Amino acid sequence: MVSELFDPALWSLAPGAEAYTDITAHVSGDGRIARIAFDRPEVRNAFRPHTVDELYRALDIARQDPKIGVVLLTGNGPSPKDGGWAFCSGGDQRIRGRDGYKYSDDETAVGDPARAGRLHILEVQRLIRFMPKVVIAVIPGWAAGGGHSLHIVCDLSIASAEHGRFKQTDADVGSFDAGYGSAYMARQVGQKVAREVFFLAEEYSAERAYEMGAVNRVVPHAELETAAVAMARTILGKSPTAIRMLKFAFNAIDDGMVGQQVFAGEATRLAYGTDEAVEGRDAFLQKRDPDWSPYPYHF
Ligand code: S0N
Repeated sequence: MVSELFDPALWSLAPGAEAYTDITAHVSGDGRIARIAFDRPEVRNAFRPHTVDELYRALDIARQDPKIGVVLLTGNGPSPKDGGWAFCSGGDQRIRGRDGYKYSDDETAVGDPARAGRLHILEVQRLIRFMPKVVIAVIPGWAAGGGHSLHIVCDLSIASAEHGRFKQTDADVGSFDAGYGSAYMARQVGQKVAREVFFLAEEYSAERAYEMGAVNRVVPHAELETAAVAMARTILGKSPTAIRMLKFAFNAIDDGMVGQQVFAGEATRLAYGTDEAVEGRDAFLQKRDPDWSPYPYHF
């Protein structure tokens, strides 16, 4: 069983997913939705370096698949140990070293020095942030620490009414997300509330997360994935270009020059589709002056 909330009739294995040990990855029957899930329920879906490697790979495959328009990021459950549910509880505290998360997943090993100290969950955050598709955090239980940050970075969040729980433990364990996890959360919910979440590190419910504006919808636990798929289907009914331009427009104000670069790349891509840009290319290749006369200055 993948997860108690997983409907096997809806999904088939994503390319390469047989090899994953720490996550599961599926695509919907029509190939348009990806479901990627943490699969370490016995540790509240904490991620070790290997988990992050797999997550990055699965997300990047979804990013490159031209049919996929929406990605659901979730956590499988419940825990076989105690029945607890989690989206993700952040970095696996058992293997955290002085230089960050050791590349090796064996807490006694030194790890590969070339990769030690990489907090490569940040690379996953950037992949979610910059992929031209909507990523929905589907939260069946705890979103804590780096798991809380991941939900913040996702475009939309939907949570289980009964089991959705939130807590930003970074300051409890001396491991802090001073990037999107905190600063972008403040953009979402306001400075006072975000500071409270981080400075007090108190548990809060899905309903409270909704009130704050950090979660879009709270639904009965048994309906969580059905509701997430319905949300994905609504988005898939929209113009793909409109959705990607809107995502990057929402991002741009917080992403500085990188935000401008991403948005500008999309503008260039769209411009390449015009006769005007084709004329510029053809004039160069044909060693002649371009004829811009059919393309007026708009006002
Ligand atoms: C999630 C919590 C609140 C759940 O409490 P609950 O339900 O009482 O369950 P527990 O009994 O505590 O846990 C069940 C079993 O799971 C193990 N476990 C839980 N979380 C982890 C974890 N993160 N690592 C390792 N094991 C974990 C428990 O030990 C228990 O195991 P057994 O049954 O064997 O006793 C609660 O569990 C909790 O508070 N968990 C820890 C949350 C936490 O502090 N996470 C780490 C925070 N830091 C990070 O995530 C790293 C930050 C990071 O990656 C980063 C760095 C720089 C920039 C960005 C980021 C970023 O955030 O992305």
